[in-house]
Formats: sequence, C-alpha cells, structure tokens
Amino acid sequence: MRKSFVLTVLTGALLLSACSRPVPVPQDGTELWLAAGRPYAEVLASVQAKVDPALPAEGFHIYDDGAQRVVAAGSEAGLRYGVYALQRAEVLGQAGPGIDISEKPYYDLRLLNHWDNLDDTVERGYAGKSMWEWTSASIPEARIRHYGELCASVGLNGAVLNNVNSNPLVLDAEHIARVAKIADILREYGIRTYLSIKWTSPIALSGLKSGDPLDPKVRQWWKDKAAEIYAAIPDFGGFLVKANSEGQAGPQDYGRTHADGANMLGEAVAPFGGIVMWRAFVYSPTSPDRANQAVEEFLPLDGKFADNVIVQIKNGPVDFQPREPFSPLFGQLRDTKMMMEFQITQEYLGFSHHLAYHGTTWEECLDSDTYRDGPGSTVAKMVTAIAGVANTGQDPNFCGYFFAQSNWYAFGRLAWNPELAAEQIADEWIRQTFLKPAGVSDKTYEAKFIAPVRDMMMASREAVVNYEMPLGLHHLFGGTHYGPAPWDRLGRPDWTPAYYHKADSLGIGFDRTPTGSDNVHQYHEPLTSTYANLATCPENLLLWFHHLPWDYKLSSGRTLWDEICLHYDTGIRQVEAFRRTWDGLEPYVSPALFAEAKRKLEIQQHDAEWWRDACVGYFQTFSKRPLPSDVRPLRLPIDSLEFHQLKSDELGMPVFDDDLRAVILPPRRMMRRPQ
Ligand code: GCW
Repeated sequence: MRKSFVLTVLTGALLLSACSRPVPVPQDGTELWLAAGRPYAEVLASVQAKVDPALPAEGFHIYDDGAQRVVAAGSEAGLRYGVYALQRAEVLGQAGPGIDISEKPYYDLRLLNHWDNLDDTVERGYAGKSMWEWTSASIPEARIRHYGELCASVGLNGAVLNNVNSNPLVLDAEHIARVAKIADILREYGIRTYLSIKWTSPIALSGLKSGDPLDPKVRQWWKDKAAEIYAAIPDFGGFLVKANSEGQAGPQDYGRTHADGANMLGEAVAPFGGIVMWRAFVYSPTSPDRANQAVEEFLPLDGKFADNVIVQIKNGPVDFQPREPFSPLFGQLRDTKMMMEFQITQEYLGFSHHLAYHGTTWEECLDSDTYRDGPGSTVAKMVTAIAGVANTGQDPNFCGYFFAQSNWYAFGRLAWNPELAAEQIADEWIRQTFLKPAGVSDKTYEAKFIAPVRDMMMASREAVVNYEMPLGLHHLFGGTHYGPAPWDRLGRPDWTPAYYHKADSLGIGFDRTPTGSDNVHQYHEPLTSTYANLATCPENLLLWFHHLPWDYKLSSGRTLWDEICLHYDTGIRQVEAFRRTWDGLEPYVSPALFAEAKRKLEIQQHDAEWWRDACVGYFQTFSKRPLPSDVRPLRLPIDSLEFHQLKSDELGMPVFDDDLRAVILPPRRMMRRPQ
C-alpha cells in the first residue's frame, strides 16, 4: 500500500515536472527564418490573392474584407512579398482580425552579390563551396529554390551570381546557357540575375587587342555580348564591375576614366533595359591615405555617368572593417546614382565562427547624416539601391552558422525598409527562426529565451569591435583576415596593419585631420569639425581620425593606453557573458542548435583572447606601460604570436585542435618585424 502510494506520488511528480519543463523541438537550422511560419503555399491558399495594377509594382496591401483575408499587390512579385509579410505577421502575433498592412520597398534594387568563382570556391565565403555548383553537370535546383524563397521572403530581388574578381569565361556560351537556367528558376521568385564581368573579356574570349572603352571594336564586342546574353535571359539585370582595383584591369589602363568604362557598358545593355553597377572600391598603393581615394577618383567624374550606371560604394572608406565611419563619397556625389555595398559575409568579423549581428552595423551607417543637402541627408537617402556581399554556400544551413543567417535576414529587411530598427529585426528573426518548445508559456519564452538572445545579438558587433579593434583602430588583420597581425609591415603598405595603426613610442592612430591626410575635409560640416576636433570626435572613431599619445586622457579619465587594454578585456568579458547566457538557454533550444552555438562561442572566446594577446601585447612594445590593474593579464607572450602563423584549411578557415585552440604553425619569415 505504502509502496504503491510512493510510486504514484513519484510518477505524478515526474509527470508534473515533465509538463512544466520546456521540451525543445528538434531543428537543425536548415529552414533558416522560415522555420516557425506556416508554409508559403498554405498561407497563400488561405487568402484571396489579387493583383491590382493601381498598387505600387512591388507593393502589397493585406487587409480583411469581412471574413475574407485579402492580399492585394501591384504585381506577382508584390503578391509574393505580401504573402510572406502575412506569414511573418502570423509568427509575430500581428495577424489578428482587422489586419491592415500596406508596404512597398524603399529601394528598387535590392541585390545580393555572390563572390563565387567558376571553380566553386567562394572568395571570403565561410559556408562551403559555391551554392551554384558551377563545376557540376547539373544545376542544384532544390537549393536554388530554397534560396529563392528565402530571398523573396525578405524582399530581395536581384542576385549577382559570380565574384567581382571575375573570370572572363562566365561570358562564354556554355556559361551563359548555365546562367540562363539559374535565371529561369530565380525568376519564379522575383529575382533578377546579374553577372560580374572582367574588364579584359574581349581580349580573353575573342582575341581583341585592346580593352579600350573608346575603341569601336571593343564597344561592338560588348554590344554583341549583351545581345547574346539577353537572347538567353530576356530580363537579365546587367553587369557589376570591379575595374582598376586590386590588380583588376580597367579603362584607366587605356588612359580612360571610370566613366568612359561604365558608360560603354551602359550603352551595351541600355537597349535591353539593363544596368551597370560600377564599384568605387579603388585605391592605389602609393597614396598616403587609402580612405581618401574613392572621393579623389570619383568626385571629378560626378555627373559624367550614364543614366543606367550606378556607382556602388562600400559602407566605409576602407574595407568592411568592424567599425568605420561612413564613406565620405556618399556625401560628395550629387549628380551620380549611388548604391550601397554592405558585406554580409563576415570577412573581418570572425568568419562564420563569431556571433556578430550586423543589423546594428548597417543601421549605424544608414542613419549617418552626410549633411550633403543640409541636416537629415542620411546615407540611406543618398543611395538609390543596395547590395550585400552574400554569406551563402553549400552548407546545409547556407551560412555556416545559424546566427550568421540573421545577417542575411537583416540585410534583406533593411534593403526593403532602411528605417527598420536593428533590434526589431533581431526580434523578428529570433521568433521566426527558433521553434518554441512545448510546455512553455509565451511570457516565459519571451523573458527566458527571446529577450536574452536578442540582447546577445544586439551587443555582439560591439563585442567584436572591442576585442578586435576598438576606439577606431582598423585593419589589424593577418593574411586570411581572420586573426590579428598588428606587427605585419611587409609588402604593399596599404595592405599592412602598420599602415593603419601607426603605433610608435609616442602614440597610436591615423591622423586624418588637416595636419595629417585631411580626410576630415571629405565630410561636410559639421562633421569636418566634429571629427577633426578632439573634444567632439566620437570616441569609437578616435584612432580612425587621430594619432594620439599613449597618455592622452579619454572622457573616462583614463589614459588612452589603459582604455585600449580595457576595451580588449571588455570584448572578452562580453563573449564570456554570451557563453553563460547561451548555456542557460539549453532548455529552450534544439540540441543541435544548442551544441552548434556552444562550440562556436567557445571558439569566439579563444579568438577574442588571441586578439587581445596579439594587439595589447604588440602595442605594449611601444607604449612600454603596464596593463591597468583591473584588466586580466595576457595569456600568450607576444613572441609566440608574432613569429608564428595560424593553420588554416583550403577555405581559409582556421584549424582547431581538440581543445578548440587555433593550431599555430612554426615561424614564418614573412611575419618578422624588421629591426
Ligand atoms: O575586402 C576585400 C577583400 C577581397 C575582395 C575585395 C573587393 C572580391 O579582401 O577579397 O575581392 O575587398 O571588395 O573587391
């Protein structure tokens, strides 16, 4: 009797605890942010869908007509966006009776740029080989369809399929036929196909003697090529061009300008409605400040570009660093169409190993005021189109890390509406990506899972800035752009960290004030004065604009040296906090996703310590100051870092040992500091 009572009580208690404990839903991240919503076809079937040409072409209106839910849109593409918007609203609990959502995209062109090569490698790709599988006999249709759904669900409408460091063969007959097949699939999702071209294609493919954009033979070649492409892909979007940049040929090789080159291509695609996106990522090794060069080259050409040419400008004046001010070119061109280029793939933010949510990075840039036409001339308003360098590959989850998917999502959402808040986007992404466990109330889930994940994401980019290059430091990377090499000063100067940090016994930082490169004058007032003046320069850009003594006092009252040390230490502490948070989330998330982030966060912490050891250790050889008492001591002596190199795999990813420590290889001569 007694025994069975005990058993009954025990069983009851077990059942009770099973009921009150969350039961995570298995998921592996391969559905990305479409995991939590109803399937698209089901949402579509549940509404009255109608195309109403009176609505903006890509816009939609979701509303209830009595008991009937309606999605009306200006086109088939708009309808698709509307159905996905409804799917999202359902997940967010915003689709109750009386729903009334009208939207249209802010930018007409919302593109992903894939840096995929024809041999299936991906430049700066950290999610496996090219998702287009250029070298295989067939087209990976299922993956392309999945990609199409993901892009359409956030409103992206264009894809440049291949690397800006382009292979001319992408324009041969075989590749055009292949691209046409991909375009046929993408078209179903409202996505136009574009290609990056190599300037010297006429020489490589047809044996022409020149690439001179004013040579009639060259001009005819491009016209014929455009006609050939459009015969295969009638709605082909156009060309993306990297010319006279990082060893790529261009019109300047023939004494012509960027405008001559862009306009020649513009003329070739104009009859078919195509466009040319001409990149402003140009700089020569001899200039005293790489940050000045895009304005120096492009401002004299303002107003000289054809109507169907858009100048595509990276968000910052150097190169996708963890933090840069916005590129001053956004405030300088007035009679030239401009396009934003963000980098979704985390070339400089820990590849697909680090949690670095870019919603905040891009919000900061888009909201920056250029003052070009007076106050309120934000970067978002200066550009008419937007592109993001994709982080996709063949990995089953597309991005190599489920948290990296949030950057693809955030890019799409900001391309649709640059006024959306990064925090709202993170919140939406979490709710759509993770499946809520059984046995948890909405309130508990919100407080115990959604809020902590959102907080981690919102703090993550700043954490990377702190442990990689705080206070406006930039480009402290070694060869692969994964780890630190502040000591590196051999080779092309503007590819070495020493060019950027300029550390010496007196201090550190790049003087971009009028006493230095005068980059501040490429910005409009009040920014010129704000940046040039130490009292007003934002501290997070201090060493971007100023070279300062080690004992310079910051607003905290601490010296610059102490603050540098503190920021690196803070970055590590932030990652430690992410790890603690994540460990506490185990009850709410599938075992697969839990394990994935647990491992990656551990790597991130190791890497953060490695960055701190390398940078603080190296700068200490100049500052000759002790670490402040409230930061923790370095783990590795600077010598063991400075004279060694990191082992990486064929994709450039670092190789880790069983303890998740990056594998360090024996000394390499190149890394030695000159005496
Ligand atoms: O960020 C740098 C990268 C290169 C890239 C280049 C560019 C495609 O390190 O890999 O080349 O920028 O944007 O053209």
